[in-house]
Amino acid sequence: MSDRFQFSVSATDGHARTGVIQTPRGEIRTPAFMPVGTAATVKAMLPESVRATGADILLGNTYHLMLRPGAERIARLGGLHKFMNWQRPILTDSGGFQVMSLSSLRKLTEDGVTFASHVDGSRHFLSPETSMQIQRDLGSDIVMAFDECPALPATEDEVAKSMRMSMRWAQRSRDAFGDRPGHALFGIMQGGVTRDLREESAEALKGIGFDGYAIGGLAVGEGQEAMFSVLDYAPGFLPEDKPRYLMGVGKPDDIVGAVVRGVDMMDCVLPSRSGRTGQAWTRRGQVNIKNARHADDPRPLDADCTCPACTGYSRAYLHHVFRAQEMISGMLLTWHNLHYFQELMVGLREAIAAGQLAGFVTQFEAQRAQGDI
Ligand code: PRF
Ligand code: ZN
Repeated sequence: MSDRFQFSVSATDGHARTGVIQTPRGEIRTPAFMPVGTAATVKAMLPESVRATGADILLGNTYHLMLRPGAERIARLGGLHKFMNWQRPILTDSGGFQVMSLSSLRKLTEDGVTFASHVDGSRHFLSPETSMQIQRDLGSDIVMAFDECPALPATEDEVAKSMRMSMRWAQRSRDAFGDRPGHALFGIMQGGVTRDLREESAEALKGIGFDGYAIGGLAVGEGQEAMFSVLDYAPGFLPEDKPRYLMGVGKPDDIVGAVVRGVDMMDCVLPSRSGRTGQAWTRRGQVNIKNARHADDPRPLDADCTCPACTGYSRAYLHHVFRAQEMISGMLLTWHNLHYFQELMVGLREAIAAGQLAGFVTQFEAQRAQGDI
């Protein structure tokens, strides 16, 4: 295994790319979907099961882990990989986005953000420097710069001011991260839905220099059309030879649209979270397993799926265990959803490698249009 962090693109199809990110903890095939393991677990899944779905890398969260059980405690226990029994790469988000969406009593200054924990109300401080220290304590392989994602609705002026502060924070993140061979630091582009601000943000990040570049500030309620119109130009502002990561995306059709536009990495709670609320994602669209129409249905959720939920159980069983609130319900549906998302990524990678992405997208859309039958 390489002791360095290195990205190589092996094929392109239009703006889409496929390749590999080499890390000391293993390869990440791109385009990659990263399951979310917020609290040092992908909920309802053993790490080896997450791997069995095809995941090469997980996402962890600075915000949640600093509050509980604490980054220093995880460091004393040998780091996050050992703690959660996942030896492959982990990317950690830097915390600012989660502070804004989860904590109360937030006070934001140029220095950083003071906030009250959503767990117990205790007071904490996050800044570029403390976020870099926490992500180092966790042992994260891909560290995210500390940024601010402005809450919507926001004026263009507010978005510009916020983006410029995030760029100053990006420089401070770079300085605090230092030189850590085998570990990567990604910058995060902001700028809302304004092309000039996105370009200014990209130029600032490129001037600082990062191992990868994220596109932040999207999928925050602007809608798919607005997101895609930003993705029509934003990836093109970023270096071709570095991974591009679209943060917090998305539904299967968002993923396909982002990959077509040149995105290499994504993460989303959707497959795991919706698995626990009875929502399944299949090539024919969404299936709500709590619906009474499944109660006597002996068929699998998806006859073409090779996951344990689809090979071992009927819709009737999945419906029953959801209704009875049995733990296996969340386990099976999460497994199925993660399997489906990873299979989608395999399909995208293979289609790009074969120069057949347009045909793949046509087939993806046609299958979804059929609906669940
Ligand atoms: N910044 C960070 N994390 C994020 C986002 C962001 O803008 C988003 C936006 N979709 C999700 N997660 N640091
Ligand atoms: Zn399945």
